[in-house]
Amino acid sequence: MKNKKEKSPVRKTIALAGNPNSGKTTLFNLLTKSHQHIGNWPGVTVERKEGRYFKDTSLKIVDLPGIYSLTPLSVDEEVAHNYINNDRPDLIINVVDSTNLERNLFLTSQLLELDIPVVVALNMEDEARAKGIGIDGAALEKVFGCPFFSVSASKNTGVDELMSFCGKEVIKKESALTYFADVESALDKISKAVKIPVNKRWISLKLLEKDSLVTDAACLSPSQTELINGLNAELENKYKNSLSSEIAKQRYDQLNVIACKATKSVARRACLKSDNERRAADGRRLGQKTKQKKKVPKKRRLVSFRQNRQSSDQQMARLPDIRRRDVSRLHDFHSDHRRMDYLSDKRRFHPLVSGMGKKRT
Ligand SMILES: Nc1nc2c(ncn2[C@@H]2O[C@H](COP(=O)(O)OP(=O)(O)O)[C@@H](O)[C@H]2O)c(=O)[nH]1
Ligand SMILES: [Mg+2]
Repeated sequence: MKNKKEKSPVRKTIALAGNPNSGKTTLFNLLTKSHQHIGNWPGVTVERKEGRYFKDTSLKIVDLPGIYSLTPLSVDEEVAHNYINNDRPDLIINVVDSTNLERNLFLTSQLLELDIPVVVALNMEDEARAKGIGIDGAALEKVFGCPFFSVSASKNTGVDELMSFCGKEVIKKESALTYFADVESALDKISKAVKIPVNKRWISLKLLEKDSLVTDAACLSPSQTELINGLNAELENKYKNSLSSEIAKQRYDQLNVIACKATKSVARRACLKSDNERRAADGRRLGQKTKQKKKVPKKRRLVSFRQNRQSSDQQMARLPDIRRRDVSRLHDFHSDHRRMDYLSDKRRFHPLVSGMGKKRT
């Protein structure tokens, strides 16, 4: 028998979205405790978890499968992505692993391009602190225009503040990431030429990239197709790169700077692994002499920089594992057969643009 709390009407639906292992389920369990309903998403064997959070008001919480980006490449990603776009929750809590800020912010920047309000939970704050990483949430709020809360789902810190904010009305603000001026001007032209009911910025981006899932579903007229093809060709020619890779690159370049600026090393000593490293750091702090790096004259420095320049394969090999995976996933998506499998599947209509128009016959 349902108790009084469970019968109270749901004020709003909140989806927990984020990279795998960012702590969504831990937060979900903390918020919903025994008020959970667990089943499967329709048609797939991916677990669907819904629950209720009660404080001053009753909120429905949906724990989504982990996603790295809004371009679905797996069943898990497709489920999360379809839910966000078809069921359109009232609010998204983007759960971010604070110890991997830059990688996690890739998805954040895409979520902000949708029309749904986003609140970011900088989770694993305890682990970040133990590793000597401090994140300046206020700086991130300024850049992204959405609220950031430092929380630890497993230690239950900061969660009450997060939820009392989410219980109130959260207003969607503009996304802050902007691309190069020519890309922005192309987006502007597309959004004026094509009638896009929801997620205007995101869909314009996908149309400009000639993402076939979105383009097919958008049922463009010949003149709209011509405009988009022209803009795409012009920019690809200029950047000597596929536009989807170029836009991802511009996104990553900005996120790299944003993440660096917002992250400060709180206690660098805590990060130093070996005794020798710690001893050297302590020595420097006490003013002891440590081995000085030999100064290289400016001219020679330039030469050695050139000599040290690496091929793109070498650069890829130097990226941290996870970043390498993100980059290669992006390249794979636009080149290999997985995309064809996806397209030949039954799901031809891209959920992001469902309702944009009827297929021409
Ligand atoms: N230290 C720490 N660990 C956490 C926190 N939140 C989650 N975890 C751990 O991170 C791992 C992944 O969490 P989970 O909730 O399954 O992530 P999900 O894949 O996003 O649902 C688990 O081992 C959790 O115990 C946190 O705030 N601090
Ligand atoms: Mg989970």
